[in-house]
Amino acid sequence: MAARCFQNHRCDDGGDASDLPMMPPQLSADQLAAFERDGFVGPIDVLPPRDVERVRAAVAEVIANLETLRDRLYEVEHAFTERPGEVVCHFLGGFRVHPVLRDLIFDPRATAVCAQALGVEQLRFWHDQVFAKPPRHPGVVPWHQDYSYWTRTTPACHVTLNLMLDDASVQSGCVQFVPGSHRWGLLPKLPFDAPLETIRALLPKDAQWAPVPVPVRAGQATLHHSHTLHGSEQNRSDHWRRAVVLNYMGAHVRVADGSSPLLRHTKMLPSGALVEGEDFPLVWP
Ligand SMILES: O=C(O)CCC(=O)C(=O)O
Repeated sequence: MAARCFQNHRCDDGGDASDLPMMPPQLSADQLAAFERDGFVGPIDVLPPRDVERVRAAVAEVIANLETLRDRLYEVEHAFTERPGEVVCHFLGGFRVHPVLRDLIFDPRATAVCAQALGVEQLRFWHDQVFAKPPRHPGVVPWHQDYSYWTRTTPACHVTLNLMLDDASVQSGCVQFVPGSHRWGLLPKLPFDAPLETIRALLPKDAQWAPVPVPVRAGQATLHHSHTLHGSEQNRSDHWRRAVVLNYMGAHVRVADGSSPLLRHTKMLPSGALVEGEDFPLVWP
């Protein structure tokens, strides 16, 4: 089977608990068509309430101990560390420090739909992220394309599952997407603390800017293509808005730049090598 990668180009991928449903969820034909047409789809039901509670508690524990865990994570956003009252709490590598977050990356309720959206036989874990907005917090996530941060891996055959741990509304700063922007080519990488609209000055001339907010309930997710522009506004509500973000890729993705480890703590991999090893496990099937 050929994978659906950037701009739906085909690329060779080398071959074709608790309240767990018997079979992992599958995207319907309509959802798959929406993903291909718009570059995102959602809401998708992923976790029932008692599993959401477990992940939410794990995230709260990591945030409460961020100072001691900082060195074991891949990254804690520098701007958040400097200005936590202004910048969204964002870190990578939670799976390295909490068993519940580690189990989550292998959970077929998350991985099956990601493999399906990418059209790959085998799915590999790239990394995880947490975005946490406290109540009444001014932090935004500026419009960006995920792959602009991932160009040290190739081809662009990556997908993102944003699993919400709290109900996320327009008021609390749910994620917004720009339909069709996954076909606009790769735009520049922006700093995490850039103003929300910074990318607007850098869009192709004929770009149709019509963002769509996607409110979701806790335990639901949105799924987006690596080139889809997305971002989120501040949390104007009285409750938290936390998300665990799971980033996956086709098992055939390789290192484009092996000059240093792809992520802090990961083993050096030479340019051209598969992105593989214990840091990047196969997660599906
Ligand atoms: O949760 C957010 O506001 C932003 C999430 C994000 O950038 C992503 O899911 O890739």
